[in-house]
Amino acid sequence: MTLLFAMTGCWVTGADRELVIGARRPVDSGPPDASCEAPSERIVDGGFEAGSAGASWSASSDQVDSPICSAVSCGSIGSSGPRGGTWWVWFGGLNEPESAKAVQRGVVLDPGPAELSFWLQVPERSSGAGDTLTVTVDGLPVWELVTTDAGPYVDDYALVTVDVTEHADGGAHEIGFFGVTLAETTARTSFFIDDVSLVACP
Ligand SMILES: [Ca+2]
Repeated sequence: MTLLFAMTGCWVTGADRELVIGARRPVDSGPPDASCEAPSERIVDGGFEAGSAGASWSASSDQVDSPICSAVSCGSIGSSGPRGGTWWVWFGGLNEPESAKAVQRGVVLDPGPAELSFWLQVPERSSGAGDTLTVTVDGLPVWELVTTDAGPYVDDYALVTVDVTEHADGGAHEIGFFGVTLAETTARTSFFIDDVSLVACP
């Protein structure tokens, strides 16, 4: 079997996102909220469609060549594969313990509201709690999932949103996805990630 991981540069469409954009507030309504007039995407190749050789993501695994997968390079789990396009990120799904990551550096976040989002599926999971998916900004965890809490992501991809406004200081940041999966040959865990987006609202 193989492991698949894909990264695409697609931007999540407006229909997929929950961030409120474009709405204007009354002039006397106090400080600005999460609305903004000029939201912009800060992730390049959020859909991983540049494939495992793409330059926007730094992806690696201690078990396979790359966690950025296509069905051709890695296979699939039943009908589960990329959420969009051809490529996606696949952590786990191996008969050996794996530690893998997909990181994008140089993500500039202008001061203002900023929201990270991605689509996640956990099409198979072990019964143990030792398998984890951790999302980081500059190495600091901002979101984490253990397989025992993966119920909402089992049947299909589901959207995850994370407010990263506190990191929006005008500097360049590193957005990371890290998967750690143990070896359980009878019930492996797989984390599928696709359509990563980080919209900043300067
Ligand atoms: Ca994709």
